[in-house]
Amino acid sequence: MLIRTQQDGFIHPFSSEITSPEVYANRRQLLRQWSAGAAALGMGSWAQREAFAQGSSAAVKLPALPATQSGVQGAMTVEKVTSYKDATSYNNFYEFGLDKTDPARYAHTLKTTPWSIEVEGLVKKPTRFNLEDVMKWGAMQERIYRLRCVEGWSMVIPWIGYSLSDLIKRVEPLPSAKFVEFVTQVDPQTMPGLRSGYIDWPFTEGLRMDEAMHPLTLLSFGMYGEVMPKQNGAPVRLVVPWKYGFKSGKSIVKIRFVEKQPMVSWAKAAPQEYGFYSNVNPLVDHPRWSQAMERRIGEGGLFEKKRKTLMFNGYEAQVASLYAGMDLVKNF
Ligand SMILES: Nc1nc2c(c(=O)[nH]1)N[C@H]1C(S)=C(S)[C@@H](COP(=O)(O)O)O[C@H]1N2
Ligand SMILES: [Mo]
Repeated sequence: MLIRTQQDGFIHPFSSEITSPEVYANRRQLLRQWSAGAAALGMGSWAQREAFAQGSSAAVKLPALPATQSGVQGAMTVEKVTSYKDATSYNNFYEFGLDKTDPARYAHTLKTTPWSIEVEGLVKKPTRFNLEDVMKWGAMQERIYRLRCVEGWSMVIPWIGYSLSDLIKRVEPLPSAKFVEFVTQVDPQTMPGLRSGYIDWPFTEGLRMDEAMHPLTLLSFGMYGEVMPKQNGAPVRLVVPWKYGFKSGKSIVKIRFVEKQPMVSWAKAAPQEYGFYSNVNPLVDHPRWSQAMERRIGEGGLFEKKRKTLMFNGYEAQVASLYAGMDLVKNF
C-alpha cells in the first residue's frame, strides 16, 4: 500500500525519507513484503494507478501490464515516485510538438496497432517482434528509475519492461556488432512535430554494445502498472537511466546492430552541444547552462528546491566501470 503525504503525493512505504534507520536497513525485506502485500490485496492496476495518479481524473484507462519487481542492482530507487499526472503531462516528444504539454495533447493520434519492432543488421537471428512475443519470453519487470532531462529536470517513474540484454542474447549479435542503433517512428499523418526542422527525422539514438547489454538498460512497454501512454513513447521505448533523457528513444520501430558508432539525432543537430555518450555528468556543463543541479518535477511552487545532479544520475556504482579510462569531458 501507499502512504499519503501532506503536500501532494503518495510515497512508497520503503522510502528512505519516511522510514526509521532500522527499517531502512531492512529495506529489501520491506520491499518483498510490500510486493507480497500488494498482490495479497489483489490491488488491480486501476487502484494502483489511481494511487499514483493522485486524483487525475482526465486520464484514460489503459490496459494493465503485469510485472514482477526487478532484482537487478540499482533498479529500485527508494525516492518518491513522480505522480502519474506529472509523468504524463510534462513530456518531450518532439514528433508531437516542442511544448512540454504538446505530447499529452496530440499524441493520442499515434497509431500503435499493429506495431512490431524489427531487429536487423549484424546478428545471426534477425527478427521482428511485438509486445505479445515479449510476454511469452518471460515476465516483465518493474523498475523504478530516475530519468533526468538535459534541460535540468527529472522524474522518478515505475517503468515496466524487458531487459534489452535478454533481447540481444536472443538475436545473437555477430562479433563485428559494436553498436546498437534505435530508430523511432515517423508518421507524417499523425505527428505534427515532424514539420519542425530541428531533427532530421526519424529520431535515432544509439548505444555502445556494452551499454546496451548493461542489466539496467530497459526496453520499456509500460509504466505505473499499465501499458505505455502514447505521450511517453507507446508502445515501446528505451530507458537508459544513467544517460540524459533524450537517449531513451520513444516509439521504437527498428533496432539495428552495426559496426561503426552511429550518428544520433541530437549530436547531428547540434554537435557542439550533444555527444554520442550523453551520460549524466554534473561536472560537464552544457555549453549554454550548468548541469550541476536539477528540478524534480512535482516539487515546484513554494517548496521548490533544486537537487544536486549525481554522477551518472546516481547509477555510478552500477555503470562507472563501463567508462573506466575514458575522458568523460571529451566523450560527453
Ligand atoms: N522519439 C522520441 N523519443 C524521445 C524524445 C523525442 O523527442 N522523440 N525526447 C527524449 C527526451 S529529450 C526526453 S527527456 C525523454 C522524455 O521522456 P518522458 O516524456 O517519458 O519523461 O524522452 C526522450 N525520447
Ligand atoms: Mo530531454
